[in-house]
Amino acid sequence: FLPSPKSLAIVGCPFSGGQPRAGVDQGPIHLIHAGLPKQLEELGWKVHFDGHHQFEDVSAAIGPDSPIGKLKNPRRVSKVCEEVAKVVGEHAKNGQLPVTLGGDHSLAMGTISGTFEKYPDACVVWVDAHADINTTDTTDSGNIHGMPVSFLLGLGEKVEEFKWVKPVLKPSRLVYIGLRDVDAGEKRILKENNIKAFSMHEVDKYGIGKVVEMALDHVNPNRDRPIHLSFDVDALDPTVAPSTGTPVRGGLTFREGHYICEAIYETGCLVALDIMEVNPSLRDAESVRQTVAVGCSLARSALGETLL
Ligand code: NNH
Ligand code: MN
Ligand code: MN
Ligand code: MN
Repeated sequence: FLPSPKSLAIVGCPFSGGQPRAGVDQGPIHLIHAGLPKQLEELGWKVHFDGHHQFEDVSAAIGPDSPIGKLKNPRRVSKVCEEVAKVVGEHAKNGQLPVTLGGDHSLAMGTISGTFEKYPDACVVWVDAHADINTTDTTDSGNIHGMPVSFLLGLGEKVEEFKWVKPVLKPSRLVYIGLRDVDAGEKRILKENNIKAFSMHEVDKYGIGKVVEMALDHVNPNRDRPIHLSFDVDALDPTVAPSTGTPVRGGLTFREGHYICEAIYETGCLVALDIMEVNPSLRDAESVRQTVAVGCSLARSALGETLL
């Protein structure tokens, strides 16, 4: 599925409305300033980047955005994700592999919707400390970045505001790697829907090589389905990616995170990539630099940077 000649489009999404911490909207700007477009060009990609998407107009048009049920910033999140879905879908249809830079992980509601417009048969590998599968009902926080997967699966009460989100994803086409902070309601949802998840316990038990193989065997047994990789940098251990909104200790090592990206690139099935939740305003300058650098190197690994 990899476009030939290799062509990708960077979709910069400065957006933080899916969670409460300011600064995650600056993630994409920092990744770009760190030189990501040039780094990807050096890997042989034709890189299309037409600036960060500006969501100010969307926000301004909406005005005050009071909660709907428990959902915080529902109109803003919905409109921005709808916009992102269109942009990602267009790039995919143009043969440009979309690389979306977040921003918070609610954006994946948009990116995955966009991917499925072009590839209805795709599967999703979700790398995260969290399952992001709370429904409008099970969420404790009301933060929509903890819910995008439930919307994509069509679980839970339907919210009028999000009616553009189609249940494109089947539970059998989703697999998680890196989980270690999953809410009780989410655990129930994972069980009830038979969703495959490799938590840090499985990473410790089997090693990352075996885990990625088992994960791909589950969602993509013949390695012939398009893969959307949605990578939340908080999947990495906080010593590796400290500057993110909800760090959880006991995460993936630097190599484990990169191994996942490399192995998915190797399948030749990658059709879309998200690098999410880099928040450059939470730590000291050196930790921010480290987190931004790791965001860039994950992207390079997923796009073919080989070790030798
Ligand atoms: N599960 C929690 C919630 O629903 C935390 C989600 N936080 C994340 N997800 N960073 O990746 O709010
Ligand atoms: Mn574009
Ligand atoms: Mn997430
Ligand atoms: Mn997370």
